[in-house]
Amino acid sequence: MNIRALDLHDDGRTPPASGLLEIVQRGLRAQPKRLPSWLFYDAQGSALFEQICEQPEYYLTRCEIALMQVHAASIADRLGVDVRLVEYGSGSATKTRLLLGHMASPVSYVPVEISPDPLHQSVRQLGDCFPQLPVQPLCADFTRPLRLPIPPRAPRRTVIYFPGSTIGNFSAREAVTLLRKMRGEMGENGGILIGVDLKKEVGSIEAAYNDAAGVTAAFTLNMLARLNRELGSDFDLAAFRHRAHYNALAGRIETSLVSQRAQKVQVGRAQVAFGEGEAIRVEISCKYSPEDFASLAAKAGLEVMRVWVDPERMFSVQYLARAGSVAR
Ligand code: AVJ
Repeated sequence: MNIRALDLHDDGRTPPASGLLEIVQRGLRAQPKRLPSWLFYDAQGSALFEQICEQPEYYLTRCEIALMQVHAASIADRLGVDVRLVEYGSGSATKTRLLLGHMASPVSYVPVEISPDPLHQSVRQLGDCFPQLPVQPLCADFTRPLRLPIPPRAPRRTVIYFPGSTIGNFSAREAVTLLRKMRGEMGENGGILIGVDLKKEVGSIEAAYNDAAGVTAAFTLNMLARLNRELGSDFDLAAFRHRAHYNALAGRIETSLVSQRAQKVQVGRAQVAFGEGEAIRVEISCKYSPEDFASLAAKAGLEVMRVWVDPERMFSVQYLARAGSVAR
């Protein structure tokens, strides 16, 4: 899975053409230091994320797949016939397969993914399962305006599928901006099918980001390993620790890499000084109550038409349409 934070506000990606080194140097010059969470997902980071999904503490993927298994038919029914399905991120083929397996005569499947490898993989996997389905891959950053490929026939509706609670990696402001962009792309009669992690007892949320096997810690530290690989920086991985803490006031997990001692790191031509205990913010994962998310959606001109929740109320899959539209 590949994620790019919006290049707004606190994400360090302002000029679209700026390279990795500039993004990283800018983030490490900021106060407090920060790095964008999409930097997690190089090949090794993506493999580590797959491993996170298998940890007993990481309930998100398990709950969402279970929800899809139970409700795929009713979800597909809500989306209707002759749908063009546009997926943001290469996503888990499992969830998409469950959905497409129940959809009536889908017009096409458009996976949107910034890195070519996972994009090709999703095309192959879906093609094997649904040989009749036109797949129109789009190699693009889904946080930017998309030019969707021309569909093979006229769809009744375009539905944007955004599973995994990836929306949680965006601040509320960024999330509204992204939802607004989706609202434009799906058109008048369109919809958004989105996975949203729910607020719950703090212990289980924190455990999901601090698994006992240490896979999440390895995933977080891989960001520095990646920078060493790609930029030749000299982060000492033993001198940084993963920290994930639930900020109850903000309703989100905040993940940082914490310097274990005062140290200097060479990043390109810049030398970056760290104090003992100084943190680099690398990710937020916002959790929403159904009411929270409905008001977020409303700010983007969207209305929650349906919510599917598991019996333990851990996770939700929600269907959104334009507010006030007669979603036929
Ligand atoms: C893929 C963004 C949903 O925020 O829960 C998992 C990424 N980070 N463990 C999340 C992640 C640490 C994940 N998302």
